[in-house]
Amino acid sequence: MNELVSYRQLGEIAVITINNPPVNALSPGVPEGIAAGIEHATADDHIKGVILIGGGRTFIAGADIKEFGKVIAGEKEEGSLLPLLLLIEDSTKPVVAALHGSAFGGGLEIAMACHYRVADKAAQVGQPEVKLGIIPGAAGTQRLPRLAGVERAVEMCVTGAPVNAADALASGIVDQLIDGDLLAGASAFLREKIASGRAHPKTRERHDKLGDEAANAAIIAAAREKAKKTARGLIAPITAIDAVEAATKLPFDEGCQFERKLFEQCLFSDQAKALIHVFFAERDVAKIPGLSSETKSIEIKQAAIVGAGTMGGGIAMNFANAGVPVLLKESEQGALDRGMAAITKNYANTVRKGRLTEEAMQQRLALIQPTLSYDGFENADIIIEAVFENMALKKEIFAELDQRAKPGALLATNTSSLNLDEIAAITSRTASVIGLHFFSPANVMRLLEIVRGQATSDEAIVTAFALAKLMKKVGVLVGNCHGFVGNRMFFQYMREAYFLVEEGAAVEAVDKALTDFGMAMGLLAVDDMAGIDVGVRVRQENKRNEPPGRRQPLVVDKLYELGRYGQKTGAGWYRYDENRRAIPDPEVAALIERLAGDAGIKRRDISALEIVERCIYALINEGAKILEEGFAWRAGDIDIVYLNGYGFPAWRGGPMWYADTVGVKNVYDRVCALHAEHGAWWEPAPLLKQLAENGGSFAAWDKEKGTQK
Ligand code: 3H9
Repeated sequence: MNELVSYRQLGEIAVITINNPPVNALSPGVPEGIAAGIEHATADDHIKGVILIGGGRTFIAGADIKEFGKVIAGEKEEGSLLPLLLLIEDSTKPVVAALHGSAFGGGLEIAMACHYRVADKAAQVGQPEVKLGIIPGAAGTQRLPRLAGVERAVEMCVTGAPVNAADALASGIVDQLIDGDLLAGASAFLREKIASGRAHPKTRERHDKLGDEAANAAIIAAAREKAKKTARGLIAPITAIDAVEAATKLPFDEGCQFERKLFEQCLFSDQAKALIHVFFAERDVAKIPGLSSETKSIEIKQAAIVGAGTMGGGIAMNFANAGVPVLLKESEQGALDRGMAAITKNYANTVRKGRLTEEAMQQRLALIQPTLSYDGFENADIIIEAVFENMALKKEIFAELDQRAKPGALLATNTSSLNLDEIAAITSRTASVIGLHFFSPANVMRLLEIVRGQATSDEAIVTAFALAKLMKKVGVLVGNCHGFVGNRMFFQYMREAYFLVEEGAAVEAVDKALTDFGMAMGLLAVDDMAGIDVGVRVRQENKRNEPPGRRQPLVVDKLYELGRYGQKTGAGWYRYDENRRAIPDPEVAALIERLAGDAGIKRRDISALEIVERCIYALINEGAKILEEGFAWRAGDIDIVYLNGYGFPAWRGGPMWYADTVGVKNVYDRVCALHAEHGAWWEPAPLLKQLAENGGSFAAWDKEKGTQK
């Protein structure tokens, strides 16, 4: 048909195959090729039925997301798939979609317009559009409830979660599972349908699963209620419910028009632009310019960890979850026992919640071998040091590891603040030393900062990325600066929260402004959770790197002095009840007022807008410095750090994308005003200035950077 879609005959059956690697997205040419195939088959009297199948590793993973970018930019019109779907459904010859890999988005929409669907046992189906800030745009919200019922359709369109083949069969989305060769199975299925002589079903004409008015009203109302809580701030999930509701109330054609209108509204929203950016940024992080594609990663068959504390234990769980045996070393029995007990408790909780079987828990525990010695470390392909932040101790450990580790083993430190090069220098193999900065809880948080030292080899970096993938994390390569990317920005962000309360904002007002903005938690609640004692120690360390004479926060040090360390002591910025619920504390409000008064700080009303601007622009300004200094490769990488490690809302795209949304010039002007008002902390990043003056954006900067090297 064309180079993306091929056509061949298997006796009386026409086979239309999509060949658009890697995921058979519906790029220009693919819908046209399928349509030509259907027309060809219809015109050929010898053909009795058609199979639509994907070449390579998957059926069709959906619309080509790259094309959306062009539509949003006004470079092209969004073509509708609806005519193709009607052509398939109205075909006089039965069409079977043979699914393997992923039938997602437009892929599932095409499959649902076919008369039948068969699936490989490992296939998945889904309408993941909401993850891109849009809703299905080719009758997915209209055909899915007709096949799977309203409740299932709502759930799939609102969460975007994939459904496995067995579930798809049970809910009526597919008609048969195929064991063995998919094409052969699909042919046998189709021959049977042809031989039966019965009419072939058109999904759009089905009503048996659409339910009755009262039941649907209850399902839709419950879904709206749930989405308000689970999809806080997001437009698409609520819109998807509206579209499925239309399927229950309007004739098919009108439902499709209604869906299309909502789809287009979503596509042009800031949320869709941000989420599409996130989709590509998440995949771009692993593309490191300058690294040869020939570089191979070390195969990780055995791991070892030094330190069985919270971080070490969490990291050990990551290895065990990935099926990799791991040695977990402590220096004394009590600490080792406590570490193993914490791991066991963690797994037991997952079993209790029904997310892991007892058997799987035992298998994973068996992969973690507690030890008090370095015996066996010589077999490890990777060793991760996860002891507390003390340079002398880390050096001692790395000197030992240098003696014991086999040649080529990766030696990693989980430091969040110490100088990687100084640690590496104690060894005779600086090229094998790398930073792997996990985020707490390490078995849960998706972010992994991969810290490149001066001598870190390409092989070590490639292995670290492979490790991130193995652990189902997103690895981001960062440079060796104080706090790396995430925490270096976080210091600035937190500082503004501290200053804002001293200048007049209530503790809970700061947090509310940030959660209303979309952050997963307010900053002061985060401080209480992480531990005010921890924050104070980090800040004391930071002070050594700061130019002297800068304003320092007052209240947080006082909280520390008073032993108000946060959640763990039952009081910090908030008081905590027995369920760890945060309660605003008048004592803290009085303390802030007194200390601010003593220091001569003029208190005033502070708006939610000012809170958001000061906290978020502090992130952006520091992010711009990091970028310019080369400690992060792309603005998109910084966004991925903040989305996966710091609870930044994905629908805002990350701090740097958000700066583009607001307009870099607007951010810069505000930063300049804050600089004039508050002094040196707000010194504008030169890159921010440059982009503002040239009408640039971080996205454009990334594109330019991407073409270098
Ligand atoms: C839609 O269909 C709307 C409809 O209602 C129609 C309306 C008219 N487009 O993820 P991977 C690229 S909306 C373009 O690493 P995996 C990806 O960027 C769409 N490119 O592989 C990467 O490129 P690179 C609904 C795409 O095996 C490469 O393929 N569908 C698309 O880990 C490999 O991707 C979705 O949202 C695409 N649709 O996972 C599905 N998909 O190598 C989105 C992937 O240059 N895709 N690429 O970095 C996925 O969920 C996963 O890619 C998938 C494979 C599970 C399929």
